[in-house]
Amino acid sequence: MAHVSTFRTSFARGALGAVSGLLAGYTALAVAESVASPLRPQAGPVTVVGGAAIDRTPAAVKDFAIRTFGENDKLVLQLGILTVLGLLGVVLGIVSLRHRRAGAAGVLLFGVIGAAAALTRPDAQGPADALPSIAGATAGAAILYFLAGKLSTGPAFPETGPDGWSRRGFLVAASVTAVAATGAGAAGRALTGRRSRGAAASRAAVELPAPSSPARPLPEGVQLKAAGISAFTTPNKDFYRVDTALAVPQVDADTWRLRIRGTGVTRPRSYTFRELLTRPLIERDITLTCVSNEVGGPYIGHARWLGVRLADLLRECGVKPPSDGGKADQLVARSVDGMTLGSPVEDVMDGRDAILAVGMNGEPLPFDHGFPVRMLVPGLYGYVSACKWIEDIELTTFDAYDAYWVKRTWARRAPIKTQARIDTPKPFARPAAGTVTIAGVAWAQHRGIQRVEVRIDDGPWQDADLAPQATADTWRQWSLPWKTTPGGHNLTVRATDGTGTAQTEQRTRTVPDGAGGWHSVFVTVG
Ligand SMILES: Nc1nc2c(c(=O)[nH]1)N[C@H]1C(S)=C(S)[C@@H](COP(=O)(O)O)O[C@H]1N2
Ligand SMILES: [Mo]
Repeated sequence: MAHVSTFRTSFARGALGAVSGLLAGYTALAVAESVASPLRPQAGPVTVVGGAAIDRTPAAVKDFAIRTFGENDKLVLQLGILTVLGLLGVVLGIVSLRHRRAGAAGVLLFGVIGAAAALTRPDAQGPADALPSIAGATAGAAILYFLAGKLSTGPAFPETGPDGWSRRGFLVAASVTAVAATGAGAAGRALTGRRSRGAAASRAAVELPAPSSPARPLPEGVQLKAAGISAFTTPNKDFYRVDTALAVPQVDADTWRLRIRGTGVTRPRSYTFRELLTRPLIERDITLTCVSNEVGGPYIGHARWLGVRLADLLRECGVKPPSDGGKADQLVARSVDGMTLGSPVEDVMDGRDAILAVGMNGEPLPFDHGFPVRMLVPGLYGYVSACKWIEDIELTTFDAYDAYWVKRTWARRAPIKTQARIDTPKPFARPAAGTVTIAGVAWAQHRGIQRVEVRIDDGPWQDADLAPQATADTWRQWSLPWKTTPGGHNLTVRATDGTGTAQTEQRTRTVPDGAGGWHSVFVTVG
């Protein structure tokens, strides 16, 4: 029996080694986050390592992640990081049973990796960004060294029990560690909470002025009655969200500034939030679309936006469009989290309603959608125009600078492609026989939609009934009553934009400049 109990003992010791590693990792993260929160929550190790992972993700993998996990993609990434860290903690914990120093050194190594990630983030603000990872790793390494000591055997450890080490001593030390780390983490969270309460208070205090140029009232009937069709105006809470921010930036509107500078800016300057609000505001209906939207996909939404006409600010700063002799052909917008988006200066200044938005559907921008200020350019995909949490506008050229997604194989210029989507019936629906309403939305922002056609199986293209076009910058609803016949049917839709150009059949991938092709759904009647 002796060897069984030896086995049990060494198994128990191994398990406690693993627990030490997990506790060390937990302590490291808790201390790191508690150091990050008073400095900068964005410098926390999970956020910086996750951000670095997102930045290095090839376009195809990012697309896969968005397709597979949708708006949970970032949650999945963070859980993935925590899982990997947990496994590494277990390994280091077991290693430290035999090699105390090596285990602790392993934890420190992760601190170095975290610090390197923090220092190389595009929104890094200096050496202090390395502190959270370094402090966390130091605490974690010390804890692991200490706990591994409790599990050490041999005469050098007087406090040892009959197995050569003290179970009780370890459990007490481990419990104290767990409680202390949880306390440190909670203190950090409270601080971060206070900061975001400051931003939330600044948002709650915003009173949106009335627009000097209100939106044209939506024509009667833009919203079709068909059951299952999209809402014409997307409620803010349902509006799709696509960005790389692991922690949604909590910007205090009272300290926020927007800088305008760069090539051809003869009067560079910056604006406060209050200054923007006291200017003439325009209110416009604009439909926003993501380049990562698959044919038939969900990454499109419509809102009524309130904001400052961007071209007015640019002219005030001396900027001229290329067609008027301006040297800069690219406007690079930068956000507080270091994202960069490049738009053609010509498009921004050609008279369309490019705006710096402060309001969305009658309220200040939600934090998820860019509070306090975001940019929008009708007709351009979000990644080349719709900078959220904007803080800087730099005038430059497309030759001189590639923005974030352009560095990652996406196109420099990306006008929105004409698309139509069948909202109802849903794919693989089983509608009852009789007349079924096929309905959905079509969009070609800034060109408008002229025609939508539907085809049943290989039949002729039939003109759908069109709801009124609100403006050329909005999507447009359509419907078609269909006298069904029993069995399986393929329903296909295609749209023609306001210039008379029909959507092409050719299916293209989202990379590099947006998905093309017709949407179709298969349904079975009866
Ligand atoms: N700061 C910042 N702005 C950003 C992004 C981002 O990752 N960071 N993503 C862009 C992309 S790809 C799109 S499609 C739109 C989405 O805006 P929404 O999340 O409000 O729908 O925001 C754009 N603005
Ligand atoms: Mo996007």
